[in-house]
Amino acid sequence: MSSGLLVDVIIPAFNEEKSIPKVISAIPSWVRHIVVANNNSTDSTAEVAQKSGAIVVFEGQKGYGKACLTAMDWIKSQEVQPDVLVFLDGDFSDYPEEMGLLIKPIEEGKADMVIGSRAMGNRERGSMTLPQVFGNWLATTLMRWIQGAHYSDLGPFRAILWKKLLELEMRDENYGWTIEMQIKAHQRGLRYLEVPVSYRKRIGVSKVSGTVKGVIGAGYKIILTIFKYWKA
Ligand SMILES: Nc1nc2c(ncn2[C@@H]2O[C@H](COP(=O)(O)OP(=O)(O)O)[C@@H](O)[C@H]2O)c(=O)[nH]1
Ligand SMILES: [Mg+2]
Repeated sequence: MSSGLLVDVIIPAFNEEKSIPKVISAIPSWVRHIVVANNNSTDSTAEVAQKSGAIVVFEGQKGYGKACLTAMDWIKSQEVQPDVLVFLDGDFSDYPEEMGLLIKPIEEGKADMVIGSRAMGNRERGSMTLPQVFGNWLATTLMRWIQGAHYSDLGPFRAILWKKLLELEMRDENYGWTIEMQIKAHQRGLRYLEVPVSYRKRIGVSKVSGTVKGVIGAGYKIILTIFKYWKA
């Protein structure tokens, strides 16, 4: 696909030196800027990302959302603003070459935001941990009951119109980021849909769903965010 839209990509990455070059090289060539948001990685994530052709922005404060916000600030500082922003993890679990599937409904004017759903797509066995599968089910079920929003996943691989993303006034600085975006998109009347995406076992060590601290921290934050945005 050669999109008529100007697309930039943000990748939050913490210690992903092994996977990040693979992620970057699988991103379609029609993407303009690939912005890797690095929070104090102690390995060579920043160097290898830069060598692979990405722009690396540094954020001293840890947190998935904080990294995304810093990368957004960098994009805001550019003279030419993108039409679409894509978020992607740096662990090579997603298939960056599927990006066109996320952009297509936006390009066709059918959606403002498209979530890559792993629940609807092909998942390699073991690519998602049990708490992750259960957590996604619980979060999307609560969102349906409480907000009336229809999602099957909190997948990190997603595309959104840049202007709409700015209107969402994103705040969360860690693992409430994905669900905050989904709830706000629903409450503020964005047209959203999901497309199936593939998912494979990550390269390197999980920072969230594979650790007890990560599961408890992310689970707590996700539930808290659902209640925080109870009403539109
Ligand atoms: N910049 C930044 N990225 C993070 C942080 N924590 C996790 N990540 C990145 O967020 C993505 C998802 O983390 P991951 O460990 O794969 O979580 P999982 O998929 O739930 O197991 C990866 O690209 C990580 O490198 C953080 O504190 N800062
Ligand atoms: Mg992951």
